Amino acid sequence: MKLLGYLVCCLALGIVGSACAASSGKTAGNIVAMTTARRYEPATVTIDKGDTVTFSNDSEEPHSVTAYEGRVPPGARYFSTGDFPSEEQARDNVTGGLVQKGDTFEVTLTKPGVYEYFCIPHESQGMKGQIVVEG
Ligand SMILES: [Cu+2]
Repeated sequence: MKLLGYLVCCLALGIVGSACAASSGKTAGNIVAMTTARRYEPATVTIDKGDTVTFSNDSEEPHSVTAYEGRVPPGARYFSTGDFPSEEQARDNVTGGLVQKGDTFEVTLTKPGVYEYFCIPHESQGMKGQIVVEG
């Protein structure tokens, strides 16, 4: 039964053949919480290319998930809540990119590399994170 449990775990995470999530450094389910402490938790997630990260606003106030335009891999598609095509437009339309309490935002990344992002309202308070996409 122990072996079965291990297999089910790995199958569920789609990483058969490698170690389970707990030991590989991967985040189970690729979920990042936006917390009442105005942080992304965990601040760094590592995923495989083509995987989706789900941001969940677990706090009482709205937040954004806004990529730094110059800090995504070369050729990668820019992403932000509100689906703005650039960081400048996201900053110019803060309310249009807010994720409300209890809501989620998903981003699927296909280009390997490091993506750095921030929350527009709380950037100055250090609400920042990064996604590492492995090839
Ligand atoms: Cu925020």
